[in-house]
Amino acid sequence: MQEDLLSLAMESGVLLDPELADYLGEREHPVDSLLAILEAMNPRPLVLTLDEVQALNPLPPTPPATPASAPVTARLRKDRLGTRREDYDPDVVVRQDITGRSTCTGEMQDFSRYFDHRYKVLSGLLRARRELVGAVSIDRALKMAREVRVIGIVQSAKRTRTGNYLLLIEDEEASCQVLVPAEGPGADGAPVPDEVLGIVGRPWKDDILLAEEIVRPDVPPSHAFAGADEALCAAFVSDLHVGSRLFLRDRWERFAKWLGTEEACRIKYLVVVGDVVDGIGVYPRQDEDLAVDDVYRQYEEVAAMISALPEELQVIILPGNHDATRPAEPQPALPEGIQQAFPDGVLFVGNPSLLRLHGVDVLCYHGKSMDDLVTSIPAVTYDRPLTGMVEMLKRRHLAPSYGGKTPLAPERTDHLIVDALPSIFATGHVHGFGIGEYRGIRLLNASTWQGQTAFQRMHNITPKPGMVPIVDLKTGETFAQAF
Ligand code: D5M
Ligand code: FE
Ligand code: ZN
Repeated sequence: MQEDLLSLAMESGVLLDPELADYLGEREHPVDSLLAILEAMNPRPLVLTLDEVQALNPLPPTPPATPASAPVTARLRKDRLGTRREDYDPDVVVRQDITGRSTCTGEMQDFSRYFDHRYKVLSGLLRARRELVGAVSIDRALKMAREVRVIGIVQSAKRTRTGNYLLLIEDEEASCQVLVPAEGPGADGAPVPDEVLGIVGRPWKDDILLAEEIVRPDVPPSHAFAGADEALCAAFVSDLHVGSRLFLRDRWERFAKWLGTEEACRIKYLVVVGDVVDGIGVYPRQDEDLAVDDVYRQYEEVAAMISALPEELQVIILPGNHDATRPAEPQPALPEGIQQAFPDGVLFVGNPSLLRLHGVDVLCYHGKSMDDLVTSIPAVTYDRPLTGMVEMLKRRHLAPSYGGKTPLAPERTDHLIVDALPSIFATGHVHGFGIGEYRGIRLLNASTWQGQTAFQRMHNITPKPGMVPIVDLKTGETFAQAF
């Protein structure tokens, strides 16, 4: 275990003081603890001491607990039976993806149909929750004198100065206000506009319900990792931003070279979770930050980088908010004209996509909605991206709020609902890094290959580039490799 700690430290560019290594070694999840400390420390000192860690007081919480069967370790272990990528054909099933299925015309009735679908699916999940047995319509609830349970979509959520939330929720027939006390259910994940939730509470003054509990669709506690038969692995990268002056080519090349080594021979899949290129005209005065100012040439560079990777590696590419496809989510795959620049065999899918890799369900989402979650949920921060991912899973929705920074297309059905539960949930976008677990679902945020932009400096966003999460598809073990 000490070895894992030391190599993780080294990969992250810090040296561990022996006293600190001993201290971490005694914790329940030493590697998780070190990852949490490294995430919380910016800038990082060259030598990390116990004093410095204790000054972080309180010690940052470790990522969600990992069961002993699936440790989060620092280094990809050799498979004793000698599993190698070239001995297996790729086995990919695209289970959910908007590509080629968009029906959206942007009419007013599209929006009401879209939200009806969202309400129907998510309220169905809520009705199955024990806490909401006997839920009644809002109309009926307001006329009752005892404890009531209702299910509604949040029309608006205001936080009062005392930290309480005042919601307006709506079901198929009526709406009402809900007061959510800060000290009670309000402490447990803020309600956000357009999420569908259950309220256990009682009528209070006129048309207001006083909430005693907020019930979310959430993930059942027993969700188990359904592993592949073979010890093949999937690696995740995101936010390459090729074309940007800040693209970290040296680090990418180190990674590309490593993929060809014995240590990496079990990695069969490489999933690119969006923002493949920096694009053009994505934000004001972007041209000043570009090394390549033609979007097609940016993709040609990516194609050349992908061509240099081992041939037996199955590459899968999703778009992000910088890519050349429609920005509204769900985003279809990159257009045919761009795909043609890439080697045969690269698979292009939309954002989000639910993929089955060697039998293991992997939900991939670039993660643009994190920009909205950080402003609406106090517990969600850019440097701890897994916190935002957990909030998505609790709501069973990748981008709950309409009308914020995440553009949503009102498709006939809501493709951002997390209907089928995956074994692995991957995001990018925040240029951070994280690996962990929530109720049996492996969580990972796939870092970036772009240095800090002026915009990020201004907003105090410190990227953690060149970190690659890798999941063993057989066991669910999750590794982090730094480049
Ligand atoms: O986003 C990279 C990171 O920078 C991500 O954490 C969001 C943040 N970012 C970038 N642009 C904005 C704006 N306009 N508002 C708020 N936060 C932003 P990327 O998608 O790579 O540009
Ligand atoms: Fe990005
Ligand atoms: Zn992005």
